[in-house]
Amino acid sequence: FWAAAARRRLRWIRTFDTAQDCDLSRGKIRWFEGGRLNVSVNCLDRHVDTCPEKVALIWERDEPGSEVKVTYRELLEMTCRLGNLLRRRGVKRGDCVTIYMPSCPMAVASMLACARIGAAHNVVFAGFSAEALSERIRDAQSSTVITVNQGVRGGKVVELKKTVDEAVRSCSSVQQVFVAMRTEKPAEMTAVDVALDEEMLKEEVVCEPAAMDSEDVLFLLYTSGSTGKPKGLVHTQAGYLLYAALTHRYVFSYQDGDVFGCVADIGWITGHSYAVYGPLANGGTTVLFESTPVYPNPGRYWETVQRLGINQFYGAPTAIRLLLKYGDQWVQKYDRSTLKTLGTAVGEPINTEAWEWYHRVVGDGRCPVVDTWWQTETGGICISPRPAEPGAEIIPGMAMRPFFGIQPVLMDAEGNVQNSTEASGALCIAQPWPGMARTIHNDHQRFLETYCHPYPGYFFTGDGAYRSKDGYYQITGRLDDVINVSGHRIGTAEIEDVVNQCPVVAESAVIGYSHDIKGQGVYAFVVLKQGVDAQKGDVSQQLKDMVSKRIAKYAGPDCIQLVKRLPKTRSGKIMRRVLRKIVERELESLGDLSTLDDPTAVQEIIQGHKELC
Ligand code: 6R9
Repeated sequence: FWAAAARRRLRWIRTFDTAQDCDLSRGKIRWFEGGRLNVSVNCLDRHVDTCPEKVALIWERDEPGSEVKVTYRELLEMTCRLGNLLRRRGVKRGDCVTIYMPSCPMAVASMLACARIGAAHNVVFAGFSAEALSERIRDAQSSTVITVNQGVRGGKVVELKKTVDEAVRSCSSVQQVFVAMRTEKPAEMTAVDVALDEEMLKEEVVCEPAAMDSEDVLFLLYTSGSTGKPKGLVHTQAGYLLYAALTHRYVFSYQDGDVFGCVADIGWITGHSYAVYGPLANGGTTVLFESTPVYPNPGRYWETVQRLGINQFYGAPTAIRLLLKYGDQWVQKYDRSTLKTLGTAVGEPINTEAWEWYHRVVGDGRCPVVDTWWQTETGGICISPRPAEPGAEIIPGMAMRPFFGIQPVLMDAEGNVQNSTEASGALCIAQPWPGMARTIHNDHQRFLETYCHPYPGYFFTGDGAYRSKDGYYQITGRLDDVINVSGHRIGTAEIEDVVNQCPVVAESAVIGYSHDIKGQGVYAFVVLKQGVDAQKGDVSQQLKDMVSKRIAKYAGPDCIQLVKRLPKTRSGKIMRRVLRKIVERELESLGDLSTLDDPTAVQEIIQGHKELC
């Protein structure tokens, strides 16, 4: 199946010898070996051959009504100029270029220019702090960074170049920073900075594509795990592209001529697969959304749908929940008759109320809603309805059915595959698929330990799931300490790490809790050092600022509860399970507390929580 799809849907420089050579238990995943191709040729040149003037990108800028359209011919030219510039400036095949930019055509051209010359890209979400950025640049060992002078989001200017300046101070690997102009304001240029727009104009519009092996690295993308530093997941060329293209076409019923509107930022996997690679591989027209759902008002998405004639809209549950609260009138003001399919996922489950509203109000009850389950690790959608298929049923709040070639299994606590149709358990995938991540950059051992060893022979997703008697899947949430705040994935350990570095903090425990709009909010239990007066200075504000500065704004705790001590086992492990129950007000199911070192700690925390909330 995959060999036939790869032959039909990709343009090869040299055709592959074997479809796959995989052994999940050893974390060996290889697809289409012997094959050579160039991803940028697949996303650009082959469409330029047939329809050069077709619009590839619609850049929906922050300022409503100022969209910019870029044709396939223009995007190929930009990509080639940029590819030539990178090459001339010493970027070589196998290097990794860090991209710190908002969603815009120059960012897409940067990704594709890397692909053109055989460099890997590492896009870092432009909401990350200087410290988070520098950690990712260092881990990826990038010598080149591409950024913009300033970003613009929700009517506000964001000083992205300044953040890069701060970040690269602690990155000895960085030799050059290309700066594109998003606003008029000239950036203060340092010795390593290069004016991107100007330099690009000096380059040729033809750039020889590198012939890449199927399993060469296409990109790294950092994501959070339950412990340790964020990990740079590695995706490769052919398998990733094929999987993104096929899922884009079949899950959303994308047809030639449709305008595809994925509003996720390119800094996340959703932006990579469904704003860039999937739609471009299919020769589609894709929207790059730079703004927010509420700027200049809560009608922004639907005004954009009307103005651009969007046919498939793919958004996050957190935004849908937020817009639902503003009322139907913001939706009904605009003509949404072009919409055919509505998608959700982007990191979290959608509750039934939001699903129904999306379906009934946004889609006027006529557009199927696809709740898509997947991860940075999976490269593309793995479980989702495919409404175009005859008899396909959709149940609100369920991710429904596996995609072609995906074999989900549910494991019980002992690690046995659950054979009955109706079951719950840890969600694993039994067979490799072309879009899956191949390893963690510089840490294959961690890849094995996280994904391959928990259930030998299976890929472990970290999520729990329920399978109904009809065989449909529903995702029940993470089984580890990863949480999802407004669709942004973060490990609670990363937040604890920052909180614990505050001079007045002795220790802390951070958990996620249900939040009406964000899906999950961040709740921090903090023990101050002895003798510190909590009243002196605002510890809570200080901690929030620290987390925003060190990680990103969205990771800042929504609630901080100062406690005398944390509930721990006798061996000193913090019992986060108990803390979660307290915050979710499930006091009757606190579970077995007999292993606790000091059970009175729990009573104090319950009391403190009542007073706080
Ligand atoms: C694509 C993306 C992945 C985590 C994943 C899971 C959660 C994703 C979901 C869902 C319920 C869905 N998740 N899709 N939960 N229903 N349809 O967002 O990747 O940022 O890596 O997050 O998001 O917990 O493990 P990523």
